[in-house]
Formats: sequence, structure tokens, C-alpha cells
Amino acid sequence: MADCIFCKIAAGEIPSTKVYEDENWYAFKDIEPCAPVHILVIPKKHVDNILAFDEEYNKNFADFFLVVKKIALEAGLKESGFRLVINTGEKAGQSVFHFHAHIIGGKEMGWPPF
Ligand code: D5M
Repeated sequence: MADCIFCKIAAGEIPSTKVYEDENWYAFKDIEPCAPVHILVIPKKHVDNILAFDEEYNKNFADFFLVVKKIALEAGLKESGFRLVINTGEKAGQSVFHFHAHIIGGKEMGWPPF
């Protein structure tokens, strides 16, 4: 999508610190890390957020959790565990409107998260 910063990152038009890539997914280090490990996982095919999913688009997410698992294991998060955060909508803290999941780990976390 034109003028989408994460589409440009996935296409290599804007630099990022890549940690994973396959045909459908791109993952890179968050520029403002809130933990020792803070990785963003994005689909290469643009969607604003979960609220924009339909049944057809959802098919792209069949392997989403396996991709997250692979990235988390490669980041060394098996023992410590990790948090997967998907801010959806401006009021919930979404600032970039291209779906992204935050993989956050490497530190103790509390609950609730706010
Ligand atoms: O999270 C959006 C996240 O995207 C936020 O943690 C900063 C990160 N971000 C924004 N621009 C970049 C670039 N260029 N590289 C890496 N990370 C970036 P949200 O859930 O929308 O608040």
C-alpha cells in the first residue's frame, strides 16, 4: 500500500534490522524497544489491523503462530517466555496501521499490562 511505512520496510525500501523473512512474513527489531527482545512481525500483504480482516484475508494467517514460535525460539525466548501484543485501533495504542504483532521478552512482566 502506498505510503505505508511497514509495507516499505517489508519491501526493503526503508531500512530495518531484519530477524526473519519468508514469502509471506517479515520480522524486524522495534525501533523503540521496551524489553531486551522486541520484535515486530508483519504480513507482507497489507492489512490495517484485525478489524479489517475478512475470511479471505484470514487465510494468510494460517501459519502466523508457527512463524511467531520460530522467531521467538530463534530469539532465545523458550525459557523466559514472551508476550505477543497486537494493538488494534488508535485508542488501544496502535500507531502504525499495518498489522503487526509485538514479540516482547527477556524481562519479567506483570499483569494487567496497563
Ligand atoms: O507499534 C508500532 C511500533 O512500531 C512502535 O513500537 C515503534 C515501531 N516502529 C515505528 N517505526 C519503525 C521503524 N521504522 N522501524 C522499526 N520499528 C518501528 P503500535 O502497536 O502501532 O503502537
